[in-house]
Amino acid sequence: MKAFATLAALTLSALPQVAAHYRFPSLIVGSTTTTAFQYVRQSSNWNSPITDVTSNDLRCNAGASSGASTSTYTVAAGSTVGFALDQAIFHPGVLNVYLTKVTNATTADGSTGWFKIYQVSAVTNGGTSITWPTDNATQFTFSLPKSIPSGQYLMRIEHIALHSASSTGGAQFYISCAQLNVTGGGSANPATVSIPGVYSATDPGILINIYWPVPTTYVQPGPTVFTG
Ligand SMILES: *[C@@H]1O[C@H](CO)[C@@H](O)[C@H](O)[C@H]1NC(C)=O
Ligand SMILES: *[C@@H]1O[C@H](CO)[C@@H](O)[C@H](O)[C@H]1NC(C)=O
Ligand SMILES: *[C@@H]1O[C@H](CO)[C@@H](O)[C@H](O)[C@H]1NC(C)=O
Ligand SMILES: [Cu+2]
Repeated sequence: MKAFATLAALTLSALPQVAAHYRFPSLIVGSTTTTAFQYVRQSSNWNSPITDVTSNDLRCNAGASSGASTSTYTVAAGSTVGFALDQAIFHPGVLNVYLTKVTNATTADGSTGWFKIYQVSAVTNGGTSITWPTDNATQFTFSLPKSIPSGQYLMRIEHIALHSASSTGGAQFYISCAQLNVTGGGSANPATVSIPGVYSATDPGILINIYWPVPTTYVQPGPTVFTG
């Protein structure tokens, strides 16, 4: 028992170093970066990545299927919003941001339809090189579409790390969801996808050896960006 307790203590104290992956804990609105996990749902896994694209954890991360202790930020459609990281991105990969309209952002489980509002892909050069504009990033900002209907939303960010993506299930999804209450919106009705469902483990941008041969092109996972 004592040996176990000591081992457990050692393991726990080692965790922050061993498992300190980058996360997206803070919502950005305009020029304000909000407190970590105030408007972003906290996960239960220290943001170990999700690797199963068929899991419901692909929606908002493990342990984040509701947001009882998370606040909802009221923001006008068309505003600049974003997410700040707790540490710079250190895996090569790509980024997507999705919205889903919900009746209550606190209780929403992400089973409603999602549309993409922002992405950062890879840059290829006909097989000479592939580079990753998300390298070393500490935050991302973009616009909430002006035309989306007013109401509550989950805003989901994912970084898909591709350093181990040459075998099935090797891509790593780092995910957070923020809770928004959008005002002053319009009447757009963007086409949506389901999460899970939007990705297959064998999508060309998910099952890929990024090192050799150097990919000639990169196919960004998911639908096109809704820009309305
Ligand atoms: C959302 O659900 C929470 C938890 O059930 C409740 O306290 C809150 O009043 C609801 N908010 C709205 C706007 O319906
Ligand atoms: C990211 O940081 C590393 C380590 O400082 C550096 O080697 C690399 O060139 C940087 N990449 C970009 C795209 O800035
Ligand atoms: C959303 O914003 C509207 C308009 O300001 C407000 O009446 C409503 O209480 C807000 N809802 C939440 C959940 O913050
Ligand atoms: Cu890692």
